[in-house]
Amino acid sequence: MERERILEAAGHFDMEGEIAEYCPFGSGHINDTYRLTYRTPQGERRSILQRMNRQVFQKPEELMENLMGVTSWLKKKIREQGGDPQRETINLVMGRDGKPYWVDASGDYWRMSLSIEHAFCYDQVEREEDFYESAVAFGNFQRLLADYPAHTLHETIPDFHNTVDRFHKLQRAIQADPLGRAAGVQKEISFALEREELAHVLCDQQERGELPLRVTHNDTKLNNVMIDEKTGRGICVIDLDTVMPGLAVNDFGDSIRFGASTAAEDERDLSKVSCDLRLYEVYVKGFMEGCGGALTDREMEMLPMGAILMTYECGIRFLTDYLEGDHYFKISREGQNLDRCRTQFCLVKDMEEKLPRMQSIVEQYRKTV
Ligand code: GN1
Ligand code: MG
Repeated sequence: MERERILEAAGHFDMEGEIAEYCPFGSGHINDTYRLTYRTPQGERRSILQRMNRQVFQKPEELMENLMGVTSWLKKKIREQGGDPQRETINLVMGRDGKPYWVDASGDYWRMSLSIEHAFCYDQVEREEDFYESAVAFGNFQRLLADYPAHTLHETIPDFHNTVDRFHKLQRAIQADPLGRAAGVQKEISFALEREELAHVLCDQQERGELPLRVTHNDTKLNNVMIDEKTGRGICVIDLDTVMPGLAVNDFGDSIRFGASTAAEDERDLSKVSCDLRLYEVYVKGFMEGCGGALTDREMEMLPMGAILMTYECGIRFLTDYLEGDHYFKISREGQNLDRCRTQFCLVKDMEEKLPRMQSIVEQYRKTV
């Protein structure tokens, strides 16, 4: 059934050759992703086919408009700087009807892009250099989009990193408690509720205009950067679904949340979970270099807070989804969203203790940019 749907969808995109093989691809929590191999007279070609999550992305046409706008902008910039636009950004494959997506009979939206060969994504940092490379790539991404006409971007998920709103959604989920799960997670609930003030820190500064709105990626996990197999360079930032106006400190923070953790996002043994300050430092250096001196003083000062807040917010999101019955983040086992929430809160606690050291690391590097 799924096989037929995949092959049918693939047939609507303008790729040459016969499909020889397909397999599930990547480790995203939202869309369904497949890698397809085509046989052509010139050899094998591969593409990435995705079924977009229609519950999460309710205006897929607007999302694709963002994606087209941002990738063509990036291609132009990359070309101007002597880079390779075929490898350094996403290249969408158009549908045979000229649209960048295809809608199947059930109303699901599909899209396709060329596969970037000889490059990898990591779910966990294996070598410090890779984390540094991801930092430069995300910093660069921000720099390349600095003068993008941000007002033309659609807000693909309203209030995506509005931590105060995420906090209220959690409160509502606790109140509704549709599955009676709240009683079993009182510890996690208290942890979240005790930190209501934290939820306000960046949102309030943004409202007061103390932090500039920029075009940001908003999902800067390590596995959203492709690392070139040969050169080891972070070549391409992927997963552009949440590119929207946002805060640079959140982009920084989400990378730390995921990449500087000593354990997987869903690790059950919390004694393995902490924020590795060495990795944090490596990322600070790379991100500042990548941004090319574009960050304001306040932004630099708030970087460590961004790390705490993105982790706290993500923990809140996992907890909310657990309480509501796991309908947002994909799970492969019972309780996985609760496990994810626990690692996030464990990291928050650890980072709260390490905050002074995190701040002094930023101080040390801001002198060099
Ligand atoms: C989701 O799709 P993926 O796995 O890259 C989520 C992010 C979360 C992340 C947690 C659109 O990202 O916001 O931080 O999971 N994306 C969306 O791992 O909600
Ligand atoms: Mg992803």
